[in-house]
Parts: sequence; C-alpha cells; structure tokens
Amino acid sequence: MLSTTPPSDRDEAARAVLRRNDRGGFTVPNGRVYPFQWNWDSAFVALGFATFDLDRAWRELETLFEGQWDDGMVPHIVFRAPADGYYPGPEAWGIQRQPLTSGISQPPVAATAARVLHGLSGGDSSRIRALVPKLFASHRWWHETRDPDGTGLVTIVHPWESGRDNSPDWDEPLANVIPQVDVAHLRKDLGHVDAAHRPTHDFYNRVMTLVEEAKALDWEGGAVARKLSFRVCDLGIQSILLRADRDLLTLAEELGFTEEAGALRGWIARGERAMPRLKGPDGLYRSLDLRSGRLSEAVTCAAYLPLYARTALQEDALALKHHLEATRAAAGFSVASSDPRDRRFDATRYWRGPVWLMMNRMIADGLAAYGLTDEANLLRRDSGDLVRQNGFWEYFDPSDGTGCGGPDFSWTAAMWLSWAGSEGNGQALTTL
Ligand code: 9WN
Repeated sequence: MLSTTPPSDRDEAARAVLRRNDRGGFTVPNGRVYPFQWNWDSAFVALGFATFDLDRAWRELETLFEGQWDDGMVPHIVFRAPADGYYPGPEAWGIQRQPLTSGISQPPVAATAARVLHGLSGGDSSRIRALVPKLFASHRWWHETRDPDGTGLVTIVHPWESGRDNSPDWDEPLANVIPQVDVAHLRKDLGHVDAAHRPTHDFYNRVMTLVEEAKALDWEGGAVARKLSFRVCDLGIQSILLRADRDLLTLAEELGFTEEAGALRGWIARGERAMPRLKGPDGLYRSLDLRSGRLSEAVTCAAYLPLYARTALQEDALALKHHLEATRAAAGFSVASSDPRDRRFDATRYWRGPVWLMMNRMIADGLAAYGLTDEANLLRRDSGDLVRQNGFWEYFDPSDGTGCGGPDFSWTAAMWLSWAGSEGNGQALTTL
C-alpha cells in the first residue's frame, strides 16, 4: 500500500537520514549495521548531500581519500573512529596505518561523483584540483597494480571489493578458496539483520580466509594481485572504472592535467579492447574468473553496466532491453540483482536477488545514454515506489518491495534526493 507521507516530508526524512548518519565529515551507511566509512557508499552519499549542502558533499569525498594508501588504493572501509557492532573490524585486517583501514578496495565511483560536484560548484575549482591527483592515483592502482600484465581487465581479489558481496558471480571462484578459518562466532551482522537476508557462514569462512592470505603477504599490492586464491575480473568494477576513467579524463582535460589525461586515454582504450572477453554466447556480459578462465554462468545486475561505461554496442543495448523485460516480468520490481529465473536467485538474500537503488541509478544512466529512455524512466519509477512504499531500506525484495537489510540507509536516502524522488534535484550522471 502506498504510504501517505507528503513528498516534501519524504525529502526531509531523507535529509534527516543523512544528517543522522553523518559522523562529522564522513557518513556511516547505517549506524548499527555498518558503523564506519565505506568507499562507494561515500561516493553515492556525496550526491545526496550535494542536493542541499555542497560543502558537506565535497567533505565526504575528501575524508574518504584521507584513507588512501601510498600505492594509490582507496580502501573499502575507513575505520575513522572506534565502534562496536561490526565484524571484521580493524583488528581483523591487521593494517598499521592512520586512519585505520581495511586492505581491499571497492567500486571506484568517486571520480564520477566528483565530476557531478564540480559541475555544481560554479567557477570554484579549488577542491576538484586538490582531488584530481588522488583520484588519478587510485585509477592508476586499478590499471597497473590490479592489471599486472596489462590485459585491460582489472582483478578483484575479494568478493567484498565488488560491493556485490555474495553475488552468484562469485560462487565458482569462491569454491576454489579452501576455508582455513571458522569465523561464524565472530559475526555481528546477524545480531542486527535477519539471517535470511545475509550471506552464509560458509561464505564468511571463505572470504576471511582470503584476508588471512593477504595478511601473510603483508598486504603488498603486487603480490596480493598475483597470489590470492580468488582472482576475478568483476564486470561491475571493470565497467564502473571505465566510466570513472572517462569522467576523470574530462576533468583532467578541463583543468590542464595533461600527463594524467594521456594515461587515462591509454587505459580507456585498453579496457575497451578487452570488454568483448566478458561477453557470453548469449550476447550478455559477465564476470570472468581469471584463475580458471571461465565466465560466470550467472547474468546479474552488473550485466547492464557496460551501458553505464559506454563500452556497450547498440546491439548489446537491445539484448539488455529484452533481458530487462523478461526479468521484470518474472520479478515485479527492477532491477533484481540476479535473474529471478535462475536457480541461484534468492529474493531477500543480499546480492542474490534484491533490488539496490544505486545500482538502478547507474543502470538507468546507461539505458538513457543508449536511447532506452522508457526503460530508464521505469527504473526511476520503481526505485521511487520502493522508497514511497517502504522507506529508505538498504535493499528491497523485488517480488513485493519489502525492505531488507538495514533501515534508514544512507545511500538509499541519497539516491532518493538526487535521483529517484525529485525531478528537480536530478543530477544527470549522463554528462558524457
Ligand atoms: C562489506 C556498506 C557495504 C556496501 C556493500 C554491501 C555491504 C559489507 C558487509 O555493505 O558490504 O563491505 O559487511 O556486508 O554489500 O556493497 O558497500 O553499505
């Protein structure tokens, strides 16, 4: 049933979620479930703040980059202040630097968000100028440290790097990780969230084994990229990176970062040339297990992201339009994070079925860029309806829209403010 909250109150409620989750310059995704700063969450959150407090939006990106490592990596978590209630906390990663961080990264949305903020900043380019070298260092880390043989396909070494943590895309590659630890008793997520919405103990044992492997290599970037027993080209990161490369290139050209612009052009060309390796026999894109050389069997929500990257062909867009129609007919709300007709689909379990609003926004951006405006509008409407009917949940059951995971979630509120909820605030990511 549609809730009766008037639209302006809902905008105010979304701003209140961001303010409540603001810990002073950085935002936690949700105070109870995730009490630290997360990488791609902050990029999306910056877009939400930008609708009412541009200075605070810049701050979100700046504090994220305070966690950047010397080799350019931007960690997936910055443990800015001690907090209980989350596992694995700083001690589990064993990394000695300040601020404390995790040892892996996450989808590089930051340059795209920075470009949006810059577009809203009038003539003042001081903050973007300070950020461009840091963004560039993080892109270089992906293209060099995480593509040591220069193949054009970047490597993730941990499912959490994808941000789509327990996607069916990782089932096969994770099956080759032999669990060496048993961390079930350390988990804290199950104290906050229904166990049916979260990954299994077996998943946690495997992914924490990967953390132990990296610790044994002293977190040395080159060794981690070559030696961990999970090495996958995630279609999501590959696409989000190529898109962010283009946004960073536009910024570099405008601001006179000539050398950086040259390197970005080279990485983009190399990445584009490699994209066909990710295409399955049915014409849909997938992630690639770099150890076995096998494409994922699953077609997940990442399949649409080559549109967002602008690397897809027009024929790919048509195939994705048909795929969207078929999955929507099976699921209700779009975009389900994995295909509802697939045996691995699970409507409420995290990345194995539920709808996520920030994925919808990137997918809608891509659909619109390929002329699929009806489909793009449909995703915006579905996203808006999910919030209108249920609130700012972390993710939603695609069959009936029930909110799952944590409530009052920062990136859902941010996507409402900047895209799904208000025509007026809509920041066109489609600026390419
Ligand atoms: C691990 C914070 C993060 C998101 C991820 C989402 C979830 C963490 C977890 O929460 O992952 O990084 O403990 O489950 O999958 O995309 O960034 O919102």
